[in-house]
Amino acid sequence: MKLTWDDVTPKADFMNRRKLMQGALGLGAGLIGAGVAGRARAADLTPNSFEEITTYNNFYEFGWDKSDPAKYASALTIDPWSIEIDGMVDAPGSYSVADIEAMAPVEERIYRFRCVEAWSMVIPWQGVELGKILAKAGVQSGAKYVAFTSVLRPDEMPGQRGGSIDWPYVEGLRLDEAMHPLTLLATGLYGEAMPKQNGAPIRLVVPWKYGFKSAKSLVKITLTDEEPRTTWKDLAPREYGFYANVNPEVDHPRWSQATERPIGGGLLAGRQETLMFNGYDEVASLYTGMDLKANY
Ligand SMILES: Nc1nc2c(c(=O)[nH]1)N[C@H]1C(S)=C(S)[C@@H](COP(=O)(O)O)O[C@H]1N2
Ligand SMILES: [Mo]
Repeated sequence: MKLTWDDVTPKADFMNRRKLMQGALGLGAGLIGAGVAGRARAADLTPNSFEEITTYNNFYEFGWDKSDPAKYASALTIDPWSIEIDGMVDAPGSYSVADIEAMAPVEERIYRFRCVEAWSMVIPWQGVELGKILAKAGVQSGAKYVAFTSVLRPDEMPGQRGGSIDWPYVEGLRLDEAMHPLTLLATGLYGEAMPKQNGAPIRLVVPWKYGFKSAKSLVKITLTDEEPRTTWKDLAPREYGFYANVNPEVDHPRWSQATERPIGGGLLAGRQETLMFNGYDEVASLYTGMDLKANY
């Protein structure tokens, strides 16, 4: 099945969307079809509205309220921007967002997004497969993990001027997770360049893991042979693990993960069941033989 924007676009947003698409010069027809990975599940996926996706955010660099990123992220300057790929790669270097987008096809991916706080959305991202970028950089044989570093800009990010997080925000994946075709370096959503509150200009999206793994506003990607330090595990290791796979059978110590609240569902919509790996069963083989209760 070939999806068009009409299939995936909430009708009330359509006119608004058309305006957005007209502004998205250069993205072209390649975006119109869902990517291979998104397509299998796309039929039962209705994206949240642009408004919902850009006004209900977690981006603690800008504050702790869901509405803070939309209020304060405009202060972030994103041009110029460079992202460093370093560590155990043959061709370490500094890349612009345009460089990254020229290294692999920019694809539309409509993904479920499940926060560890038990709310969820459906987001039509565009981006490139991280694995294709890493392959071009030349991953060396000893590399086992990929570390991600978000931008450190206390002048522009009020949340970085205090609080309990040891900035910058850092995240990590095992190399096979990073190479999986579902894992995206996202550069936009709904056909627009990435809104600042969603992690402009480039962020990670790992749709089978809790949202906190998907680090925003990346400045560095490092190939390493050691499990990287990760911000939430540092803060509360009993509550947030390195793996953070969406798993309805492993509860957070303070709440159930069996169900989730779809954002925008309205009061009557109620909760929906959370799916193992957020519904992305194709990643199950990455974890064969692993105890996912111990490796939460
Ligand atoms: N740098 C950085 N990345 C981050 C966060 C953050 O606070 N800082 N929050 C994470 C969490 S908890 C979630 S749920 C998602 C939210 O992404 P969204 O606002 O685009 O939906 O971003 C993740 N990436
Ligand atoms: Mo989250």
